[in-house]
Amino acid sequence: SPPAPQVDLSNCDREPIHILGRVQYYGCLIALSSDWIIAHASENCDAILGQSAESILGTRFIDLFSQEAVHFLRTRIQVLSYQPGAARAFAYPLFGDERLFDISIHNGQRHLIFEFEPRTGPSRQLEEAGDVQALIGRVQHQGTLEKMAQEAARGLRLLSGFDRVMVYRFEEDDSGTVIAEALERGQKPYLGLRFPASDIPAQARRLYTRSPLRIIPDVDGPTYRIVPEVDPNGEPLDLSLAVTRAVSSIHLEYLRNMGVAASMSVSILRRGKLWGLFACHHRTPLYIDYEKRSSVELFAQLFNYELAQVEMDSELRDVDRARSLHDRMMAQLSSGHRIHEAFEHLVEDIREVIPFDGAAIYSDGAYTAIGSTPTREEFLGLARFLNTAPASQIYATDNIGHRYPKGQDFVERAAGLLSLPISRTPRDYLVLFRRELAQSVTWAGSPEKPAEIGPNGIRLTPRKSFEAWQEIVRSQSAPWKAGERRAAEALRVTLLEVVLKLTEESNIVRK
Ligand code: BLA
Repeated sequence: SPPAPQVDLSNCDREPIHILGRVQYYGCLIALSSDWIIAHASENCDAILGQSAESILGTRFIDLFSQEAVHFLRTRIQVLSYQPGAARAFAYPLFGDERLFDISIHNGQRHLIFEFEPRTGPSRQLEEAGDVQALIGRVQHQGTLEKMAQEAARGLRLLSGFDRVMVYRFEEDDSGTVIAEALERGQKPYLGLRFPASDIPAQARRLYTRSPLRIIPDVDGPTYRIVPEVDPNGEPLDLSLAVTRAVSSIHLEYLRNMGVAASMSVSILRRGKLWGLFACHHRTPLYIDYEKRSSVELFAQLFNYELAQVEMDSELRDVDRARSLHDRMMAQLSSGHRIHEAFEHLVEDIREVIPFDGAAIYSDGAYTAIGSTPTREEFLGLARFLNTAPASQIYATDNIGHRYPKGQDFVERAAGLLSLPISRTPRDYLVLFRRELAQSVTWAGSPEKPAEIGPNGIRLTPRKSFEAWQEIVRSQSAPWKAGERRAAEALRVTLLEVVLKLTEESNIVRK
């Protein structure tokens, strides 16, 4: 068998979480080869199906259940040919008696994978559908993303029963922010907090793009090996889409350190990319059955549509805002105001389209600055550096010290900049500045109960991973997003137009 993957906190993104070879306690797994022979089984098959993994390996799947049950499963599987993801069955009496099972069936890389979860009570399919419909109805027509996300967090909390539900949105650098939250009175809110990218490492984000939901009903719950660990060719079983997949023990430790006993997260996708997660916590163990989890998935899917809608609306509004900014600037500047005089109004208008912490204008040798910026002397050096950037283009960096070493002198005030050349030679500039990200994001500190810290110590707490992240992003500002750069480019053209016009006018006056 291959060597056990060596995982530590410095290579989180290399833990092969899709082939860890174990299931959680709430379900068992059976993987079939193409001729329906049992090739892998989890060691809790005896507890859940009454047949040990050992006794069924290498035998025919159809001998496990009654003819009727096998026929039922075969019928369910037909949907796999036209639908991605899993075929599902809820509250099915596999053995023809009172024992009921929720069943997931999906195509793994080389196997057909069955997962069985014992459950109680009949299927609630219709009630569930009604609940989802009602709750998503409240999400619709909220107008803004924030309100919509807030309503969705509330809805998902009602639907799932988890005591804290957050909408977690990924930023461009893969860190994330809690943008909405529904929680029980008395719980400490995480709303507005930023978490480093390493808390949800790259391979997990990739996996979550393909697989919409995972649940950890009990961070201390037992897990069971899938045997054999590898097939006769030495390949482990790919569990990417398995609903009972056991998760990274590093992540379990993180949750324990956070005071969380049960966790569930559901992918939020936009244009096929992972936009964020619904992150759900419970302070005591909490299992919700596969039928309920399917409703949760449906809710998230419907949310994805609503999200696409408001994001499109907001992009259209950005275009409108940029256009009206252009009009206002033309009006202000054409009415004979010198650019330095109009500067204050001008930057307030710009702020609505491109957020910044400081702004400066350098024109005709004069320097006017507001907010968090370099000093005039510092800027004169910086201007010479900016002169070396390609002409007639905006220039943007989120780490000026990296490109221009003397920028370290003012990194505390201005770590990132976006400059707009607004004349030909010698070059005049309008420059927007952003402060260091690590200073400008909010973090509420350590979790409430760091009481029992696991073997990896307090390093595996949000607080500590935040500190590590602060090291990584030192002297870095928030990135200048693609839309912001486009707006800046349009702005540059407007400014240039105005400035040239003013120059012409003053030339005429002089003649
Ligand atoms: C997975 N990390 C996750 C998941 C979340 C978070 C939501 C998905 C699994 C789940 O649903 O529980 C992180 N949870 C958060 C964050 C919030 C939250 C940020 O509620 C904020 C409110 N994690 C670390 C470090 C490593 C790490 C340092 O902090 C690596 C060394 C690893 N996290 C890690 C791994 C997974 C993970 C490997 C994947 C777990 C899996 O699916 O197997």
